[in-house]
Amino acid sequence: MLLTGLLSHAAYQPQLGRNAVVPRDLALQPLLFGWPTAPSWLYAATQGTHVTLGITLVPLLLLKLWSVIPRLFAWPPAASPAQALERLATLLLVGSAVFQFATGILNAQLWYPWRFDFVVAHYYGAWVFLASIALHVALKLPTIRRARRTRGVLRPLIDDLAHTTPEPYEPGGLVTPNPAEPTISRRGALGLAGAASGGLFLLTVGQSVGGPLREIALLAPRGTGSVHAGPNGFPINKTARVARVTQAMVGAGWRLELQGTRALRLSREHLLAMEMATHDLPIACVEGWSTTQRWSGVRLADLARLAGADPEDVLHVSSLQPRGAFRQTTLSARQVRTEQALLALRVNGVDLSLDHGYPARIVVPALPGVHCTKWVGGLTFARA
Ligand code: HEM
Ligand SMILES: Nc1nc2c(c(=O)[nH]1)N[C@H]1C(S)=C(S)[C@@H](COP(=O)(O)O)O[C@H]1N2
Ligand SMILES: [Mo]
Repeated sequence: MLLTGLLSHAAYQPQLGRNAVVPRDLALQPLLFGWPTAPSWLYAATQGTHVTLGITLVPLLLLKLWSVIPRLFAWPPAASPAQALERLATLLLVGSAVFQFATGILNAQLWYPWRFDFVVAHYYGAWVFLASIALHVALKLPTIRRARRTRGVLRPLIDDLAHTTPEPYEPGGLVTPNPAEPTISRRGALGLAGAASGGLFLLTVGQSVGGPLREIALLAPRGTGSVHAGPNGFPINKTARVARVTQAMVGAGWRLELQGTRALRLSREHLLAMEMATHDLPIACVEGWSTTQRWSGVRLADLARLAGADPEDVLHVSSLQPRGAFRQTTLSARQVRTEQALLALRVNGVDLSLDHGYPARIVVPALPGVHCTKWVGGLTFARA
């Protein structure tokens, strides 16, 4: 989870323009690099893994918490200063794990019942989780070693109910001095959590991998398809109505404001008369769903040349959308030069629908969906 999360952080390219969501002066950002443009499904894979794995791990998290419930509520809270510290570390561990899962899942369900910025909180939560799980494992190493030596690793996990015995009692440990008869074997408990995980996996993964599984991606709010049929019939993140983009804003008067060493205003007809390129590329949303479509448009590299831009220039993209996040995003020089990087005008052989970004939108291989700006108004090439 940490690795795929940090990859998502890097994929935003917070080092460019106004892309940063986590304030740069505060952030602990060990994993920043120029996000690649190949393979085109890279972000679909890393973020699909993050969200699918997160949902799949929920039963495991619950099983783990259930298995230590007596200790979570032990009273008095601490018998010694050392134990007080250990319990504080456990509180951070349980708290950050529950926080990461709760915020991540609600975000992927497009529900924001809080006032803080999800990305910032989830980002710092990840570091709290890493620090507290590292400390927890270090503190528990002696117990882990002892259990391994005396009971083995796999054997207690595969014993049937008749052979299920409690671990030996130790003061401050998990086992009560006077345990009742077991009602479920460890194997049974793991099997139950595993089956629940498998079920969640099957009801989620289709939103990322597509194919027949997409039909049963019932836990994914944008997973299964689109309300529309036809060539524009694939999931919509935010409709034009919600984004307050009107037909009048994108009608015959629309011009692309292109800026480099030259400034140009190009009509959609002008763009359509340029050399068209067509590529199958995914839109891969940070919330986990993705969809691959056949996009046609003008290469960003051709627009850079037309504007007289330097090959090292980055590209600031602005949207006509009057309000909301990501009205301006910045693409790297590498992304601009990528053969498949498009200002898309058409999809699957027809004009983009208004909801999918008519008159023009950004589609770049491996770019997080959130940066595939719809309703583009301006493209400005500039020094990084
Ligand atoms: C211990 C568990 C977890 C860790 C360590 C973790 C870590 C991270 C990190 C570091 C990021 C990058 C934030 C950024 O862009 O700055 C991230 C993003 C994200 N995570 Fe998690 N995460 C965890 C659990 C989850 C779960 C369970 C879900 C939901 C199923 C989830 C959903 C998301 C989403 C949707 C994003 C994208 C946020 C955005 O850019 O809009 N995460 N995660
Ligand atoms: N102007 C604008 N562009 C946008 C968005 C938006 O809200 N406004 N949403 C982004 C997000 S988060 C995603 S996942 C993709 C989704 O593209 P689609 O709605 O065509 O599927 O568009 C991106 N482009
Ligand atoms: Mo998205």
